[in-house]
Amino acid sequence: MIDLYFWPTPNGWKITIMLEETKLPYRLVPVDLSKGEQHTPDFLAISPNGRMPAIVDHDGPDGAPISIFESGAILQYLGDKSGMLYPRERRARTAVEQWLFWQNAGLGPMAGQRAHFSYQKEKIPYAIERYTNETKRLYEVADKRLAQSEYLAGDEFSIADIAAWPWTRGYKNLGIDPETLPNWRRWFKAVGAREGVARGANIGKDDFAKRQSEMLDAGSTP
Ligand SMILES: N[C@@H](CCC(=O)N[C@@H](CS)C(=O)NCC(=O)O)C(=O)O
Repeated sequence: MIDLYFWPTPNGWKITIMLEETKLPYRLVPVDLSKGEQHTPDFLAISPNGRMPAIVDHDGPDGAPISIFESGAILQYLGDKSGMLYPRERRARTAVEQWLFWQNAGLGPMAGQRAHFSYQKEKIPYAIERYTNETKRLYEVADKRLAQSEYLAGDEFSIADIAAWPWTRGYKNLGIDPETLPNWRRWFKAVGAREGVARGANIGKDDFAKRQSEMLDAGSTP
């Protein structure tokens, strides 16, 4: 059983999508960011950066529990554990890793900063413009890439797509007209239509209680 320390945000959904796609059994553990639960000593012991998502796999590589923070590292771990969506062959694996890091170091932080500055009472036009432009540029990078290949890392759907997809759900807030990015649009629809993605991406606050009772019904121990 894997414990996923989760709150419904794009970084959290990366991991619910991955777990739904791979069908690895998991339990949601809420980390209510609005109550500051990411700063508690128990959570910091698992995620020293004080951010979710994080996981504890009670059946780690050597059979002992392992905790992991940083969504990219979690996706890599779950890809290897499941043998899915993260190829072992070096060339294919490198392609996945570069687009995964592109998301974790580029699209995620830039879109995150754009949202942060846009929702503040005090508006700082330079900051809003800088992060909006940079996020739009990254959408264009994705669109160009997706003109060459079906998915970000090539012909196969991978953890790189899982990392990027939840971060492009906010395209309307950015004022992006999907017609101008036809390759991104095709990819966005195709990825969103996958069963596991649709399930994982809709997990929200209500699911904590629902999941717990489903697991109790199924007789599994949380
Ligand atoms: N690089 C981290 C970023 C994680 C992150 O920023 N998580 C946000 C929610 S999307 C968070 O926990 N924020 C809590 C806070 O800012 O105190 C990852 O990819 O896991």
